[in-house]
Amino acid sequence: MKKYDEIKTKVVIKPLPKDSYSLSESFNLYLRNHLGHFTGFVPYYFYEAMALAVRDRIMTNWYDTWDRHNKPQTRKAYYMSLEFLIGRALGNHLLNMDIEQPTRDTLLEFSMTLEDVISEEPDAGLGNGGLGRLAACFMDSCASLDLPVLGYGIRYEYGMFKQHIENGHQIEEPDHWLRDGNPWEIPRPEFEQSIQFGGYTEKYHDNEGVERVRWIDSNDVVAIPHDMPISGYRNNTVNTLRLWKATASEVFSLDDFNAGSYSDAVEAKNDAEHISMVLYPNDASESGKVLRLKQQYFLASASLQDVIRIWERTNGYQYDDFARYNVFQLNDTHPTIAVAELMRILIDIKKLDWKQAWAITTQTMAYTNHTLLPEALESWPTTMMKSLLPRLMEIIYQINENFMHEVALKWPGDNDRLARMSIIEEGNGKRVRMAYLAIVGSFSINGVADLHSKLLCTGLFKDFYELWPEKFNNKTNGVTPRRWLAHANPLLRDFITENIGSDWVADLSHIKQLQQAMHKNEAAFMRGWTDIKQQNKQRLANMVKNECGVEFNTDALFDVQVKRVHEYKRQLLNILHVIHLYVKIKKGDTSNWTPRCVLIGGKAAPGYHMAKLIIKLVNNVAEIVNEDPDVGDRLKVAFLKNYNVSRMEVICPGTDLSEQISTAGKEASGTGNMKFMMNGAITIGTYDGANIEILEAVGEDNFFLFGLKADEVEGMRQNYLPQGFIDNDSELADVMHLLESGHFNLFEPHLFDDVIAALKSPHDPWLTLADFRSYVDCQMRVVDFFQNREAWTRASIANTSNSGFFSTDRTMQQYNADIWKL
Ligand code: 26Q
Repeated sequence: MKKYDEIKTKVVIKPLPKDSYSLSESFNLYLRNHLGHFTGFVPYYFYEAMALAVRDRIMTNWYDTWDRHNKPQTRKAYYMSLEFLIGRALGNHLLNMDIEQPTRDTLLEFSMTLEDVISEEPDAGLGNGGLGRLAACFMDSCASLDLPVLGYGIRYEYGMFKQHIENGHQIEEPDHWLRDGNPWEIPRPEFEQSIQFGGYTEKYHDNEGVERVRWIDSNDVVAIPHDMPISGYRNNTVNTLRLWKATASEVFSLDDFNAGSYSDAVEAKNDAEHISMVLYPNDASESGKVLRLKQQYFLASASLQDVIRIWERTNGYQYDDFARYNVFQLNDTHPTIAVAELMRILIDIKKLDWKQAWAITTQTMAYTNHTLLPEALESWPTTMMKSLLPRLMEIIYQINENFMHEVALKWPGDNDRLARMSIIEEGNGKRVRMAYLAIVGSFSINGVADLHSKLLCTGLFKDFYELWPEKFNNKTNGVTPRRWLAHANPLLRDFITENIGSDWVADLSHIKQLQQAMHKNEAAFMRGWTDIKQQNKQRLANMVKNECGVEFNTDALFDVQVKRVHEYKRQLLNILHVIHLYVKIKKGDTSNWTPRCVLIGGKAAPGYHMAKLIIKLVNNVAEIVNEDPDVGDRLKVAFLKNYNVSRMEVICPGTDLSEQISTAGKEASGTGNMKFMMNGAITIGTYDGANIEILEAVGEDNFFLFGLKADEVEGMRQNYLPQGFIDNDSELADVMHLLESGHFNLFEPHLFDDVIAALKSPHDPWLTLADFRSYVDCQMRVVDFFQNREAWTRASIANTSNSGFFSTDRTMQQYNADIWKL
């Protein structure tokens, strides 16, 4: 059989035209001939047919990009991540390929709007939150910058759970996003890879008499790549996101079948497929489950074998310049087992010696850290690692032995330091510290915002920074302006483009020009800006009404906190402020009142008791406040269920006030803060993560800063007395009193005892009550400012026009300049 590119065919495949006639023709063909729907009216099929028609217009560019990026002597980067929180793809491709209008025209023939069809697409929710969404924004920017970057991830059958609310409690429901198929993915079973688990290792001598190790008697699982196209913004580049699906090596093992154990064979298939079945929904603490380790190794091994397959196809079987042309970016420690796996492949399979293999590994691996919470640092029991991945455990021991030697040379006799830095944590039950393996195996270690990167060097990774200061660097996060401004906020997109042209979409540094543009005709500009904000607030209010049944009046201040629910993010502080406002209203202290609509949304990890209780508290407070006739329109509170990428696309354009109120020193960066800023919301925030850089970009007149700084937080821990704050602040005392009185849980006695105890504990790690006064005072400055609509609008414009730095295009250019060098 011939390869496709060897075939001489009469047929010439030309790129398909993008006009409305051609698009409509493709769409109709798909609807009728492919899907077989010429009667009936099922909106999902319209989405599917449109997605396929659009995909046809991506394919030529996809092939061309692949060829171009796979030429010999093209240096490539691989973004390895257990999560890619992509959301919907159709609208994004339409924007990138500039075929939104033809698509609208086509759908008009069926009396359908584009918005109807777009909303039929299920979110690809293959991530928890910030880290996963960041990976998706990075992919978008790499394609838009034409950087040869391939994403590697897992094709989870079930993504992030769907969140329902029953009686105020979070209920998780599986997210079977692939139920109706996925028109964007192309399975490529021809590039399957085999992944070993279990078994044992033995030494042997090869033909040349060299002692080697082989890993035998393992249970193998097959990894099948499914490719998703990542289109660049109007540049004909289409990059690839390659997601691995797990299957059994033989669907029906003949031995088992003949022995009559048909069910054993099916069981093996089931076990294998479990690996890519579901995304772990923890976002800030390790799960410790074997299946999670299997997922991590599955991704690392399949991806590395794939890179090596492609390498050998273009470069033959030499590895001398492998490190010149390949670089792996590890998205947190999750794929870090790749460090040991690359060593295994190079030594055991490719027969390189340790020294060569280690040189290649440490020149190709780069690690990004996303957290400062010690409880979130991954470590695996050596017993688990040994039984699941026996060869990798041996390699990790060897890496550690060599590393300990290096440390001992630099600091002779410093045994404490050796123990602190060891990749193997000693104690009852030894464990592998994955972050240390990542640091030792990488040439670059970066944090995700200035403060975070500094704190890594002075705190969590201090010893390593003293050893290798040159490895450490910062790469402040960003978000893609295509999805988060041009797509999510079409009204503002068109307004901006009318004023400064459209260059900003591909290069957000141009957004700065808004300031000058405004001065040309200030009155009209400001009117245009407020009109758009009002319309976006109405769109958000409609969503809130539909989803929560709560009426938001668009004249009120829209005050929004959406993110994963975690104690360090302090949704509790937000709720305390809401209760404070409620107390004020009940006391009649409402002169000069500014109406406020508070929206809170986010998922709690299913096993995180306190986070789930916080959700329940938000819902209970919302119910009391919204139903109290004394409150009326002065205050509305809603908990928006199932916060996800698509919902954020409606939320951030309709927000006035962006809540970024984590305990200082705890939020590595935050990226929601950037989406809000880009869409002209003003931030109320602590001096934490990327908030600091947002504050520097907009200036303190356009940012509401409050709370303790990171060093002050650490200073206060020693003698933190929350009761003191209550005793010295009658407004805080009123809030605590109302909460403790059971006013929000009249028929659910003691329900919130744990929340109250946490707030009042001298060991509260998040020091919530310490920031209460500063937060409430700051919120008063917010409403004063909001009453002066002109001043508010100026600040809103200042936020958008100073958001240029927070594009992932900039972030990717920095990764490329400092780390990847593509
Ligand atoms: C670990 C072990 C087992 C199971 C799950 C996990 C796990 C999964 C996801 C641990 C952490 C995460 C996600 C972390 C995350 O999203 N961190 C956020 O990353 C953003 C992008 O850099 C930052 O902006 C946020 O500040 C940071 O919290």
